[in-house]
Amino acid sequence: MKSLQGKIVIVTGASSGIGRATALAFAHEGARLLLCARRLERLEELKQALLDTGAPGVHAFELDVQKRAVVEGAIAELPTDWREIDVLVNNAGLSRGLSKLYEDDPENWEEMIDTNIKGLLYVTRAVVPGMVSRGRGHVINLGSTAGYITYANGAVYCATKAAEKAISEGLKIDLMGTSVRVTSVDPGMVETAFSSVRFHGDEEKAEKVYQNITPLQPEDVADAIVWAASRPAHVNIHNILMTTIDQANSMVLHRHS
Ligand code: 8X3
Repeated sequence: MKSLQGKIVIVTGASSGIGRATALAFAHEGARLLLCARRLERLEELKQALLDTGAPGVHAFELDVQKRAVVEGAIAELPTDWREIDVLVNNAGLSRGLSKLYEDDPENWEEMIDTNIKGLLYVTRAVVPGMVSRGRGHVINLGSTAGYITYANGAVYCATKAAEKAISEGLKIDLMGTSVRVTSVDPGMVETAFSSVRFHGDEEKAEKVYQNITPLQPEDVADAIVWAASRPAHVNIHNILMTTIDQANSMVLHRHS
């Protein structure tokens, strides 16, 4: 039997990058997938890809995690056979801009804080009570090396990931005495649309970020997430800090000549 056979896994921000790879990796282990993101057409494409590879069940729905009432409604109104969520992967997140704090556009801050912190909190608040009452569950949050060491021009993005770290630790403490686990998976540079989104679609600038290094791939991170989720029920992996071999931390990078 596959390690996560029949488990219900919800992945936020599932339409691309780490979220998409995570959905595929969980399906490979026999899990049923609840996919959500803002871009429904992309989710429908992923749903088809998952079903084509023999995924046991997929339900996709549009969700903007920044909207609290929408999040609460979407989780409360899940089809009956999709309500008993076993694993929540709080993956939805983004960076916007790379500039000095005192010169940055506050709109960038709003979007990062609303998605990376408040969105994560809203989904957690909506899903975790069910896990507690069923006596099983696992919350896996996406952190970052940026949550450990703040880098130049990234104060607010780094702050959101430091908040994610604190929230994961706090949630773990608050869940003591229950069977619900909390893990933070904290990657460094991963080759996704992350930099393109950060630079508002400037692909040339985005490509330079990954030049002359071998970045992590979304599948590498998905692999760590599924590994954490497939440990025996009494084992809690608190965090997984992972980078490419070319990165030591959020400040130290080795570019090949
Ligand atoms: C992504 C890692 O260093 O590009 O969270 O900000 S970094």
